[in-house]
Amino acid sequence: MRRLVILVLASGVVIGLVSCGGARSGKQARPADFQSMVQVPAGEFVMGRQGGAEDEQPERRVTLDEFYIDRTEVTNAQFKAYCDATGRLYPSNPMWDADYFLANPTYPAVNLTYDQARGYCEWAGKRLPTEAEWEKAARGTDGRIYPWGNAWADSAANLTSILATDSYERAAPVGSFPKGASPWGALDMAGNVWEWCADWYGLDYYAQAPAKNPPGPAGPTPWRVVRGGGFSSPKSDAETSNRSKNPPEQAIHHLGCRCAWSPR
Ligand SMILES: [Ca+2]
Ligand SMILES: [Ca+2]
Repeated sequence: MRRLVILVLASGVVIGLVSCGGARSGKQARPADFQSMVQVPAGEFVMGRQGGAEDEQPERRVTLDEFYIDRTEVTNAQFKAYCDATGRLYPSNPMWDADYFLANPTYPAVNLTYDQARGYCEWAGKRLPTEAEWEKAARGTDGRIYPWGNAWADSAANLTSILATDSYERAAPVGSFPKGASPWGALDMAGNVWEWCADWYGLDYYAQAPAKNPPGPAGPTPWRVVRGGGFSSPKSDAETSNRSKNPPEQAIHHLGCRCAWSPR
């Protein structure tokens, strides 16, 4: 992606325009909203969970290159900018609010198919995270159960109202639960809306996956990976190792996305 960047001094004086992007080797051009991303340093982390669901096993050590991930889920305002710039249709409103998309700019964009989520990220100079990147962004390196630690904490995530530990029956503005931040500062990795990952879903993929930068199964399979649970989820969906899946063409009112980016 090639674009013009305005150079501005600390004094606020514009000193010029440069064209950047386009090069695909070496250092990559930073996305325009780089400041809204958090860094996940290169190295090993614990992925999966011994004693967890069948598809979370075996627990293993996985090494990833450095990457950045959006601090929050993609908002309605961000997704609207993409639609307006490209002529794409706005996503459907969820059944509970006919004005959801336009009247709630700080809420997460929902009812996105996989291609819509990927299209947004690519337009923004980014990409969907791999499943491994998503899990490392959510749990850090120590294999913790929730983004904030191993013990359940009230008011740390927007999950089902049956839990009565948060004040939202449905979606909340992104970043409403700072107590639930992951070790890198990513918010709502547990709850609010489920998030598309780049990978095809494979139930037994962990048993065969490479230990470095696993890209997901070659596919196609009937599903893409979704992660993190949503506002109608129980606690178990919000565990950092929990895996789920969705047909790529199916848009759901509790499924959105966030984007990742690699510096090289
Ligand atoms: Ca809730
Ligand atoms: Ca989420």
